[in-house]
Amino acid sequence: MASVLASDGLTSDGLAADGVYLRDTVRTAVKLLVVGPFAVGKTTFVGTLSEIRPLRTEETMTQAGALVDDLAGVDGKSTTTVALDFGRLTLSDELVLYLFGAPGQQRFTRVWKDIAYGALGALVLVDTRRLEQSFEVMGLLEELRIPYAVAVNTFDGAPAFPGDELRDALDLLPGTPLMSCDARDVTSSTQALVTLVEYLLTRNQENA
Ligand SMILES: Nc1nc2c(ncn2[C@@H]2O[C@H](COP(=O)(O)OP(=O)(O)OP(=O)(O)O)[C@@H](O)[C@H]2O)c(=O)[nH]1
Ligand SMILES: [Mg+2]
Repeated sequence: MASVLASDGLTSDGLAADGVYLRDTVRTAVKLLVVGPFAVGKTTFVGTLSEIRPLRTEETMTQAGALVDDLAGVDGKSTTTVALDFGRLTLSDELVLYLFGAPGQQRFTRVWKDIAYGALGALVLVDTRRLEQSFEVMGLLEELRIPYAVAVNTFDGAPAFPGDELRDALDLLPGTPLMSCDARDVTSSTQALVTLVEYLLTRNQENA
């Protein structure tokens, strides 16, 4: 249903109109992935940054998934993404980012590859309590030749490692950006995406 613009500048959906429509000045649209293992904060991250109401495909986790979903280290989570998260962030007058969050669970790998199609780059979210669970997703990105940056999503009680130790543990290439963010916080999450975009631009210039 089309939104109706009301006198208070909000649409009938309650969204600010200038946040809904793409600015006329936008010249470049970039597809980026937000990926990582189960429950690392992908849906939260896309929701924090999206200027449009994010598309979510959350479903309640049931006993049927208990044998395949590794819930170790994950408390109080009752839903999971079964298809994708989608959001939009206008980074400058000319540049808009379309954010695609891919499901975190291994049984969705096929969906994951479809979502990744055409992506210019990816932000890999990691949880320092379960670093080893990040390898699969980084392997998939390398297989698909999608460049990525890594952001530690800081959970309460998660160990904080020095950057060089984390790089070693994650086996990152020297040029791969590594930072931390809180997926619930706009400033640090925006900074993580800006770092990814700068990295992608630098790579493009070097390969030109
Ligand atoms: N403390 C803390 N909690 C967070 C942070 N980011 C997300 N959470 C919480 O972690 C839980 C999982 O977050 P989701 O955003 O659903 O994770 P996801 O990666 O989309 O999960 P799947 O789609 O199921 O793989 C939620 O309860 C969030 O509120 C963070 O930065 N810090
Ligand atoms: Mg999710």
